Amino acid sequence: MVVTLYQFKPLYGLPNPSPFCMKLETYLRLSGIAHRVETITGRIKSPTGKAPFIEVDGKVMSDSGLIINHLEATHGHPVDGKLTLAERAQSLAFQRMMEEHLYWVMVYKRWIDPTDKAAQRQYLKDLLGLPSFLVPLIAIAAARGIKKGMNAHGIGRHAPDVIWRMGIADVQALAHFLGNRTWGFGDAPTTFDACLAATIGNILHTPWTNPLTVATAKHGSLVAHFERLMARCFPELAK
Ligand SMILES: N[C@@H](CCC(=O)N[C@@H](CS)C(=O)NCC(=O)O)C(=O)O
Repeated sequence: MVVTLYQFKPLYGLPNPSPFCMKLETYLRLSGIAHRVETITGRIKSPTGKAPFIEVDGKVMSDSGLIINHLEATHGHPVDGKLTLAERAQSLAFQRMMEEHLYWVMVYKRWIDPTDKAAQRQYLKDLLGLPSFLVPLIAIAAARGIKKGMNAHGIGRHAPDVIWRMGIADVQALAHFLGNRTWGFGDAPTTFDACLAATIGNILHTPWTNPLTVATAKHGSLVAHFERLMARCFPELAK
């Protein structure tokens, strides 16, 4: 059964401006599972209201991690099957760090603290294809929603320089873990690599810079890992 992946459109040379969508599309390409992609326009019609989501066997499923678990289980573990239990534990822990902690620093940068508001508005326009007059209103609404989420999480209650330091520490931990290895585990990319490249790509490939982008760009091994994964999975976009 062909999987239909619903996600945002590619932007700024990245397969997706959402790290969750990019991770899942990368997983699908690594797995060889037959799939097609539909671009989301307008409201996200998934059970959680979030992207990405898939339709498979007549069922609609949300959450990139749950979707990958389901596809691994139903397709004979094509991507993470060779990992030991300890490696699975490490992979999950790092993915949680990227998606539940570093992600918030990334969105802080994107929606709340862009150094260049004009670039942010252009980004929003490109991302959602909005008419110009709506962009400032949507930018304010998006920032308000992200602020609320970051406050509930707790990270948003810190001063900006502390938020940057927290994100930079996560990136450094990822660089230390990867070391000079080609992939996170063994000789083939796994879901960890999909998540890592989606995270690093999404930190670096936006139209503005800030302490997180500057610190991340200095980690040559992470930049090279992103480029390696792009060449392998998205040759049509790789430099
Ligand atoms: N845990 C979810 C997170 C998905 C998520 O937060 N997606 C964002 C885009 S990066 C989204 O759809 N945001 C829209 C919203 O919150 O209304 C996953 O792994 O799929």
